[in-house]
Parts: sequence; structure tokens; C-alpha cells
Amino acid sequence: MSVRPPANNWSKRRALVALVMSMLLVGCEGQPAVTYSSAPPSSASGSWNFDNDPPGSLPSGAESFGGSWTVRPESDAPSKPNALCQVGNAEFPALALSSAVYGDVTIILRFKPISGKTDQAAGIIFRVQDKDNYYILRANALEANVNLYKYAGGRRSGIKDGSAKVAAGQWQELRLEIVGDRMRGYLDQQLVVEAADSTYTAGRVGLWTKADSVTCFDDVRVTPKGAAVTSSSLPSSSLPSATPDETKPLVQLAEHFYTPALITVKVGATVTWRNVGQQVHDVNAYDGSFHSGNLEPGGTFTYTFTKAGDFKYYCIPHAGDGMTGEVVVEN
Ligand SMILES: [Cu+2]
Repeated sequence: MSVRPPANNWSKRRALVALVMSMLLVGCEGQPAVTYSSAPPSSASGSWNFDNDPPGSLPSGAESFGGSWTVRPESDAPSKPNALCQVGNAEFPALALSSAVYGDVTIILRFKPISGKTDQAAGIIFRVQDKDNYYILRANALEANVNLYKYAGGRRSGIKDGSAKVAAGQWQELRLEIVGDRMRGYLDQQLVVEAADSTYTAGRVGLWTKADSVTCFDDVRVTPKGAAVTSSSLPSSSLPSATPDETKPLVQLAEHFYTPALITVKVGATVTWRNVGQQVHDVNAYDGSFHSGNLEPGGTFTYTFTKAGDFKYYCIPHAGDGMTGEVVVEN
């Protein structure tokens, strides 16, 4: 007959406790299932205004993961007549916009929280693997924040919260940028939340709400990094009159502003941006028509404007500090 030493018993108990703890942790975080480890090199830019989709249907090419999504006319839609609205009640209503897979990508959309007692949320989902695995950037009009989440194995966990006043009943712009593992969320072109996570490296893109939120979406634009997009669905601005035309228009980049921040040129003009600051800056059109990539001190970038319009642009690291500019191109 043997008596087990207490120390041995204790270490077994500790091992059991450790096992249970790790199971609990996994349960909280959720176990990610990864389908896409990389994106095809030529993922196309996409834009959705839902105006050619019949009311009462899902947008062409979309896949619902839950909730009740429907195209419907909205009298104040940014692009008339239709918007895409979530009108049901589910834990996390979500929808993939298409089957295209993106790695580094910028997603810009307009949203309007309409009602919801539990929640008034509007979100972008990105690097979507399937209905249970993706990242979320979402604005909430009841909580006044714009937060980043990871959804893994059907469980949501917070990555980072950001405070921002989110207006109920008004159209606003939500923007997501992800490059590598760094992600940034903007509300109305102001940087609100920034974080890093490396769980998902590529995936589909889509929309998200929560619980009983009734939320409409419009003018979704998806631009993979480096893509040359020429579509412009930004509303025309009502800025005051611009600076005179120049033969060789030049914009300087400094900490943290463009000067001049607003220039007017003729169609066909080539604008040069030169970084005269000490930090790395860049030049990115909100509509995706141009991206400079990183401009080191002394670096330059040129772009030729081939059509008339207002081209607003921003510096990725410093847009939150107000580093934005505009080129007005006239016929
Ligand atoms: Cu900058």
C-alpha cells in the first residue's frame, strides 16, 4: 500500500488548474480559423452605391452572415436613390460585399445610424475569413466611440477603443486603413483609433452592425494599397476660391501640413509634392486616385490630373493632426 506524497498531488492539481485556465482564455478570445494567408496581387478596387440593385434584395455579389440586410430607397442617401440597410435583430448582423480578397486596403463608406435601443452601431469588417472570423471597425452612436475588434471562432474581443462623437440620424464617413498588421479607424476624416494585430493577413471585406441597430450604408469604396483608381464619388466641396494657377504647381510637405494646402490647376497639369520636413510623410487621395508611398525628407511625388474635379488628399500618419490638402482641377 502506497501513500502518494502531497507535493506530487499538488503539482497535478496545479497542472489541472493551468489547463482549465488556458481553456478559459481560449474560450474568451476565440480560436481564429484562417482561410486566406495572402491576397492575389491584382485585387480590383470596388465601389458600391446600391443604386442599380433592386430594392428589397441583397446587393449583387454580397453574402449575408446574419441579420436582415436590404437595399432600399433612402430620401437623404448620399448617392440617390438607394442605400443598403440592416433592419433586423441578431447578435452581430454582418455581410460580405463580394468574394474579392484583399491584404493591405483602405475602405471608406458613409453610414447613418437610424435607431436601436440596445445598440446604434455601424461597422466595417475586413480580412474576413468566413462568418466567424474577421476584424471589425465600428462606430456606436449610443456609446460615442469608434472601436477595433477581433472576431475569432465566433467570439468578439476588443483590440482598442477610441472616443468620438457619433451622431444618430446623420450620414457620416467611416474609414478603415490596414497596412501589414497596423490598422487605423477614422470618423469624418479624423483619426480616432489605431492598433496592431497580426491574426489575419488577408481576407474579404464587408459591413457589420450589432443587435437591434437599424443602420444604413452608402458609397462604399474599397481600394487595395497601390491601386490606381479614378472613380470619384466624394461630394463636391464648397471651399472658398482657390489660389491662382501655376505653371509648375508645387506643394511642400512639412510637420504637419501641406503648403499651399489648396491649389487650383488646369486639366493636364502635373503637380509635384516635395517633402521639406524632417519626418516621413505621404500623399493619398481620399478617392484613391493617387498614393505616393512613403516620402522621406527631400523626396518628391508627381501626379498628372487628367480630369476636372476636387481632389482631396491626406497624409496617413498625420491626417489626425489635420495634415490634409486639396487640388482643384479645372477645365
Ligand atoms: Cu505627414
